[in-house]
Parts: sequence; structure tokens; C-alpha cells
Amino acid sequence: MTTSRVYLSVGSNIGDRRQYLKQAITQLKQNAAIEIVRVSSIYETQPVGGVKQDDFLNIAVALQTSLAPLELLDYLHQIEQILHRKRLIHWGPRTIDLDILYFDDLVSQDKTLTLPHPEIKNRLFVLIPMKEITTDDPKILHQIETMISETSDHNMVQKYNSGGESN
Ligand code: PH2
Ligand code: MG
Ligand code: MG
Repeated sequence: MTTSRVYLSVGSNIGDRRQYLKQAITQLKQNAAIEIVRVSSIYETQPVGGVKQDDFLNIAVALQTSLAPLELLDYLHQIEQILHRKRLIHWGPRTIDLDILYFDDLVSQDKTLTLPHPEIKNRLFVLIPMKEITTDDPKILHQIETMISETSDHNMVQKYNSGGESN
């Protein structure tokens, strides 16, 4: 079966943020059509965008899937529902947010799913975790490193350590 390499950005800034990230990974693993390949360290990140809100925890995830892009998007939305995400404020606080960054080499201007994700270059909270998990994918890694050196985002992104335990 042919599968696609997909990169996700996952974030949380309400409640037990670490637990929400963990549950999101668990839900991804529940789907027989998804195989998790790599998960980055957890980073604590200042909120990007105009909304005043609490700091996020962010990770990046590499996976292989036999799902089509819109099927995967639909499944990610299901996970967000299960984890009680309420869509109240655009770019506002959320228990969990799962965004598709790259889906193979697909380029799409589709309104429901723009690929690659149009904000990657403006978000260190995406770029730093991605740098960690793309060491086996030179083409993407090179793009990520270029964007890190050129981004105008200088918000705080630091490894999260919740007291001794590893991520
Ligand atoms: N997500 C947003 C808006 N701003 N900032 C950080 N640090 N992390 C996020 O995941 C995030 C954000 C919209 O999805
Ligand atoms: Mg998002
Ligand atoms: Mg989203």
C-alpha cells in the first residue's frame, strides 16, 4: 500500500496542556490508517498573533498515512471534538489544535486545506519542533532551516520540562 508522509503541528493552551497533547497522540494511534513515525520534544511557546492568551505547549509529529488529505483533516477535526475544542475566537485559546503542515509534496490553495500550511515561515513554534523531526527528510529539513534563518518571528520557544520526566 502506498502511504503519504505528513507533518502535523499540535498545540494546546488551556487546562492540562501536556495531557491534551498526549491524548491527541493516543487518538492518532487509534486510527489503523495512521502510523506515527516521530514526535518532537514538547516546547513551551509564547502565543503568536494578536490575541492575548496563555502560553502554548507545541509539538510536531511525523506520520505515514493511507488516508487522503481531506480524510485526514476530517479525522483531525474529530480528535479536536473529542478533546473538547470549542471554536470561539479565531487564533484564540484552545484545548487542542492539530494542523497539517505538509502532505507529501502536495501544493494546494484549497480554502479548506491550504498546503503546505501558509503560516509555517511565520511561526518559530512550528519551525523549531519541525527541525527536530525532519533530520531523515533532507528536503524538508533544508526548507525549515532556511525559514528559521529568515523568519521575522522572535517569540519565545523553549523546551518544556515539567519536572524531571522526559517528554
Ligand atoms: N496557534 C495559533 C495562534 N497562535 N501561538 C503559539 N505559540 N502556538 C500555537 O499553537 C498557536 C499560536 C492558531 O492556531
Ligand atoms: Mg493552528
Ligand atoms: Mg487548526
